[in-house]
Amino acid sequence: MKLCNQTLTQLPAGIQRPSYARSQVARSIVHLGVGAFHRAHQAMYTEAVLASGDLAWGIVGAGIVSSAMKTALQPQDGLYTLAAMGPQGDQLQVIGAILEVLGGEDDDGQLLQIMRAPSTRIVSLTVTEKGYYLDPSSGDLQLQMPAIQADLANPATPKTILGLIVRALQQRRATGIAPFTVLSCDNLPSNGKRAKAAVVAFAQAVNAELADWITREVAFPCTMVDRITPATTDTDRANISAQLGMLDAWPVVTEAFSQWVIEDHFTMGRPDWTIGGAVFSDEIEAWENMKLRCLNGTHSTLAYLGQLTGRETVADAMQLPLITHLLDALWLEIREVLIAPQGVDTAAYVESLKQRYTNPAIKHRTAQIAMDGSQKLPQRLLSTLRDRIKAGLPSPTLATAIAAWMHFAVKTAHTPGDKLNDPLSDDILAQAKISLQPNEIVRNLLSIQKVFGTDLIGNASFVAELQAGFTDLARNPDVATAIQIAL
Ligand code: CS2
Repeated sequence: MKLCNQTLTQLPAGIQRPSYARSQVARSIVHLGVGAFHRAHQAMYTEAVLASGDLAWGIVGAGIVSSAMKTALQPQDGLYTLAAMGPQGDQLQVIGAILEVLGGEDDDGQLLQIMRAPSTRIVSLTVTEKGYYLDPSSGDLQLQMPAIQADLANPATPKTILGLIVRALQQRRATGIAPFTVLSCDNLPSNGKRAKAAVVAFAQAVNAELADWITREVAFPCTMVDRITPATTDTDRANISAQLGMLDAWPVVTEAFSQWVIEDHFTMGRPDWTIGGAVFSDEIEAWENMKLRCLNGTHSTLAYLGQLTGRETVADAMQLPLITHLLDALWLEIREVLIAPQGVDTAAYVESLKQRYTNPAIKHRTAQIAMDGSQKLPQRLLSTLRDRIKAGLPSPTLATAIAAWMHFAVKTAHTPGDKLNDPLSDDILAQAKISLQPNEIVRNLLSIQKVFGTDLIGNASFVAELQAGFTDLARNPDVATAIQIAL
């Protein structure tokens, strides 16, 4: 037996499930990038809105790079289980907010058709940093990327989010339909502004007037999103299906904590997500910076150090004094130049992060977080670094964190069969391999402008800090570098 509309009534009593009439729910939100995070976060907040009786806000989810979610969830009528792992054990909830899942290459234009329908009021996104095709350092659209070129050449069958959004907006404009709001829920600073910059730059390459219209008419609110949600494992599938007494092909396991802060700028209305605990605020930048720097910055550091010390999960990595001491020092460097949202105690925020990282029920793989470092480093670590440089402060711990990424790259480059999961992997691996001499390795990797810009390599005291951090890590007995770096 599998989870679906028909079997909902047969779930064990303790499991929450949709209490509203799913058949009455409007399809008004299209979500691009329907992965674990969206299903643990925005869909959960939307579920609370539906449960309150406002049935105007159902989600059509779409996979962008793959149709795997469609294959898993369509036979389940979009239903899936969300397992929140808190200190009091896990809490299972079957979520009904996703009414339909489309996906990937086999989409047949259905997605575009829904996006241009007047009933679609919000198009939301979780496509990860690289899904925006922006240069990670400058934030400019990389128009020459093959996927972007392909969408510009074949505008009727777009595959990227930019091609899809611009095409749908163009068609809405041509037929007098108001534009939907574009809601980025990715871990990018000023994510709404970045999404807008990417969409407008793409539109500019299609038609300048369209680009102007988008600039004027389309809302791109910024958001801060937070919930630690590892990729689902087969063990999770088996455990949750056993608790349901029926098969769920793709449940989501997440932590109990969740936070969503949203800029209230929607042109076709929006759900009252406060019902689910979200907050509307005009202080988004401060919220985003605190989260990106304090959480994601240390998360990435943990991931690289975890990979270098053979720690499979974040919770495992948090057992190692080398790592916890370094994180404590890193949080101090981060907090010293952080402008926090009003009323937020950053020391308490950091304490809560430590609790979240050590949650034994969350098996968040360091390898997963270590992915796409080139896209993550700028906003997670380099933004703090630049603020400290501006303030004339040294940054030995940030330098060590960046050095950990460099060691990870070097280790990958020299380990036969290892691949670097990163859109800039070719560049990074090439630079990592040129030399075996530590100071040269550091300079070579630091010369990758898309990650580091041009300012850092020209800063002699930072380069010295980074070289010291790199050498210290290579000498550390806990760190197993795969190659013998000539010290
Ligand atoms: C993580 C994030 O994979 C990663 O890079 O740092 O996905 C992190 O778990 C979330 O941002 C938490 O909200």
